[in-house]
Amino acid sequence: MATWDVESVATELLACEDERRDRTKFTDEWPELDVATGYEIQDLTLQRRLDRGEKVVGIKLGLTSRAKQQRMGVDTPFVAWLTDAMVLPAGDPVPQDQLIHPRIEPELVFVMGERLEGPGVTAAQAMAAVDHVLGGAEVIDSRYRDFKFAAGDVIADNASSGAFVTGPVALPPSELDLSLEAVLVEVDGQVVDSATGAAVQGHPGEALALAANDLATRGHAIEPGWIVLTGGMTDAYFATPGSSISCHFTNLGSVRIHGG
Ligand code: 0L1
Ligand code: MG
Repeated sequence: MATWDVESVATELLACEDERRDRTKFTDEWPELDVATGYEIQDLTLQRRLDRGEKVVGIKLGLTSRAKQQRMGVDTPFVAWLTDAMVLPAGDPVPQDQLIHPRIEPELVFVMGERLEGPGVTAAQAMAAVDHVLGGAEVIDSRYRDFKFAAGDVIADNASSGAFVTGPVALPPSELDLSLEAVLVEVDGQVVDSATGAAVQGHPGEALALAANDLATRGHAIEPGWIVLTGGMTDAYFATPGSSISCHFTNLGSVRIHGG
């Protein structure tokens, strides 16, 4: 049985990403890989991304909705990093040549106006730091076979990061009731799912506060200008070549992604 540690798991995860290779979850071989160790690995993979020239553009939350928690069998929300290499320009197809088994999920997205630093941040304080809200879609990709993982595995894997797209309409948070902002997800023209922002921790501002408080325990704040993906509102849908996935928001426009 392989013996893993923070360094070797970080190296293996980045190799899987580069080689488009999936693998079984590490917790099968290293049951001590818990949430805290997962974050150590995540921060080390971030350092390696920065060393190769990527820049942090924000953060993403994972498993903030019951729909996602039930689907993935993990009930811990978590935070991970977004870099400029993960930005997918609107209209571009899913970069199938860089991903293993991409899936798409709708997200409510914040762009920060002010620095937000925990601990003790409330949802109201978090929302006061937001400059504007966008609709968006995340293209998740897991380095684990069949997206099967425990909390420590997926946190180490930067919360299944792949790429993300932001939508065409930017509104100040005061102009929206984010709990009631709805999304319809269509795959090849058929509605497959729907949710409102209340699916995300009751209100996406709660997810933002959670992120600020969680990052504070790791010595980080959320910086002005950062993008925050607040977590998939619904289940995620496979983006196969030739498919078309659309996320239609009530007030925030539509994001359509071609499967490539
Ligand atoms: O693979 C996954 O579904 C874990 C990442 C969760 C992303 C999200 O909930 O937005
Ligand atoms: Mg997501």
